[in-house]
Amino acid sequence: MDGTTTGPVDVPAAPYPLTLDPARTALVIIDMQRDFLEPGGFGEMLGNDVSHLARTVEPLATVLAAARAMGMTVIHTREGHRPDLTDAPPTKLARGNLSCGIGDPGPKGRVLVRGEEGHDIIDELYPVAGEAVLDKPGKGAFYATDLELMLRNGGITTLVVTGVTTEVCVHTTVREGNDRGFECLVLEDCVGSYFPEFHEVGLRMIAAQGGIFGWTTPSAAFLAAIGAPAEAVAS
Ligand code: C5J
Repeated sequence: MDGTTTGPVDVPAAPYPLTLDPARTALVIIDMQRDFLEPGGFGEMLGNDVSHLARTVEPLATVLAAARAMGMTVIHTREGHRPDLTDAPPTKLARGNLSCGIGDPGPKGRVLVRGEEGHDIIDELYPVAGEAVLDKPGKGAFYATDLELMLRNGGITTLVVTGVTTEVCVHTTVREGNDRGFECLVLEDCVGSYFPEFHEVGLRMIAAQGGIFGWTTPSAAFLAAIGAPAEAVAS
């Protein structure tokens, strides 16, 4: 952190305000990859309407700009596999009986394969130097990655979770983080699903029962609470 904040703040959230210290908080951006967000990517090839995810890009870009301006820890994840697919369970490769599935050549290169165009992060949210980019073979960001090690070594206690999709990789990551003792705050307008009803229920599931998996809040409430610089919010 660059010293623009002064210790713990209270963020209005469901089911009740969350106290977090921005210096011990990481912005985690899940799988904002071309394969999930862009026309011609894997998500669309699965028959999904990618426009449902597009609305997350602008608010997430604002949160990312604020986090950068404040020197907050930023971690990007990408779901995908080695070119030889040795890290992809055969069950995952077979799922769906797809004519063009993981590892197959598609309009954006081999589907969900590291190094291919579709696997990489969209231009609007592209990582900059100093931001970790975590390649994950599963849905959760903790599974078969060094995320927990990085967070513990960095003194991080709270995750601000964003990205796609709400009920799949976002939810899995929140559940994994919650079980490991991290406080998870999901920014409602910065996560999205191909299925609006899954998005709505997914958010409610996180905050239900006294915050059984964590907290949810709109990004504006988070940015106001941490005192995000006006120029970052306006940019
Ligand atoms: C999916 C993800 N939906 N990032 N991945 O396969 O949610």
